[in-house]
This record gives sequence, C-alpha cells and structure tokens, in this order.
Amino acid sequence: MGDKNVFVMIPTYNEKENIEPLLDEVLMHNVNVVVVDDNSPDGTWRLVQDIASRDRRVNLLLRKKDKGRGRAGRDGFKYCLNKGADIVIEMDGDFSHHPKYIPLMLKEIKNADVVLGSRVVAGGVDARPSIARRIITKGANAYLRLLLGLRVGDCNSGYRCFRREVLEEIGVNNIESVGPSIVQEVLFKASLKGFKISEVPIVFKDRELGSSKLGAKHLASGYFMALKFAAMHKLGRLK
Ligand SMILES: Nc1nc2c(ncn2[C@@H]2O[C@H](COP(=O)(O)OP(=O)(O)OP(=O)(O)O)[C@@H](O)[C@H]2O)c(=O)[nH]1
Ligand SMILES: [Mg+2]
Repeated sequence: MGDKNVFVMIPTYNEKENIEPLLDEVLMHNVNVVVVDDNSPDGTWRLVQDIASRDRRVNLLLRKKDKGRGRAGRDGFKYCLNKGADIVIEMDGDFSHHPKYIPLMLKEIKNADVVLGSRVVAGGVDARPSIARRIITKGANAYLRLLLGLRVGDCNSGYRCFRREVLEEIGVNNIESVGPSIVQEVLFKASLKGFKISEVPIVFKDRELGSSKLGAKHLASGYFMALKFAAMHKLGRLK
C-alpha cells in the first residue's frame, strides 16, 4: 500500500498511560494518524499535541462539545476524508488492538472494501481473562448477526480498515450513534450497501493501563441501538 494515503484514527478519552507507546508502535508503519480526543481531563490531548509538533504524520483532533465515542468516530472519519485518506484504519487507544496487525489489514484490504480485526476467525483470539465478558461479547455477536442479518464473524470489533469509498458511500454525516454503537452502525450500513467485508485474525487483549469508559450502561444501549437500526432499515428511514 506504499502509494496509498493511510490514516489511522484513534478515539481517546483518558488514555494518557497508553497513547505515547501506542503512537510509537503505530508509527512503525507507513501511516498518518489522527487522535480524536474529547478533551480528556487526564491531558491525553496534551501528550498528542506535543508529539504532533515534532512529527508531521501525527494529528490531534480536539473535541470540546458533543462528546461521545460515536461522535468522535464520526468526526475522525470526516477528518481523514478531508485529508485525502485512501484507507482509514480505526482502533482503540488502549492496546486492546495492537498496531502490529496494521500490515495484515493493509494486505487484506487489497481484496476487500472493509477488513475487520476479528476474534472469531481461525487464529483470532479473545484473550480477555474474564469468562463473563467473553460470553457477553459472544451473545451480543449472535444477537447482531440475527437481528441485522450480518454475515460476518466479529460484529463488535472496533479495529477495522475501510476503503475511502465505503465511508463516502455510507455518508459519515448520517451517523446516528452518539456512543459506541457507531461500531455496529457503520458495519450494518457497509453491509447493506453490499461492500465486501473480510476478516483477519487478531488477538484481542484487555487493556493493561487506564480504565474502561464503556461499561454495562453502554452494552444495554448497544442492544437498543441495534433494534433501532433494524427498525429504521425496515421502515426505509436508515440514511
Ligand atoms: N473521543 C472519545 N473516545 C472515547 C470515548 N469513550 C471511549 N473512548 C475511547 O474509545 C476506545 C474504546 O473505549 P474503552 O474504554 O477501551 O472501552 P472498552 O474497550 O469497551 O473497555 P475496556 O475493556 O475496559 O477497555 C478507547 O480508545 C477510549 O479511550 C469518548 O467519549 N470520546
Ligand atoms: Mg478498551
């Protein structure tokens, strides 16, 4: 992908322990980066600003209003498109998604429109120690596949790679999700548009540093949002 403009988009909220080592690893690959930070009280954005002042490949998108993982994702996608990205990779900022998989994704995107970093294809692993969390994820995955008719293995993966055309076609301005259901919303819309979605195996790890922002409340609202997307689609109202 040497000739392609690749942007890695990382939404962050209070990731000050992770962001510097993560950016070091991401920048080992031939990519640009935008960190989309919602004015983290821990000052994550200051660290990014500092790195960005030294390295032109690194950009900070500091958001002060309209907070949320979904809103940050929408604005991050827009930023990448405006900067002329051919390929956009999104990943979490807590090392659950390791940058070492970037080359594999970039290889696979040559034959697909969307590539998911997947825990459920051969070689993929959900390495989180909590059995409860692994079961909850499996249950959510089965629910989404059934409800939204998704024919992919890992519907909840927030580590993925898009061709520019996919984001243009689904229209990032139409993204409804304020919170983390953006992951399922974008996947559903890409699937409805008939884009080719493929999966590469990743080992998905628990964060080691920092704390979780997306807990049980978000899980429940995720189930609700999926119902909403399904209903909107049936009524022909999903933009
Ligand atoms: N910009 C922005 N980023 C967010 C927000 N909420 C979460 N994030 C980031 O989105 C990514 C996923 O959030 P996490 O807190 O790791 O959620 P999770 O993976 O379900 O929880 P853990 O298993 O504890 O890691 C991380 O990079 C967060 O920093 C938000 O409101 N705004
Ligand atoms: Mg996480």
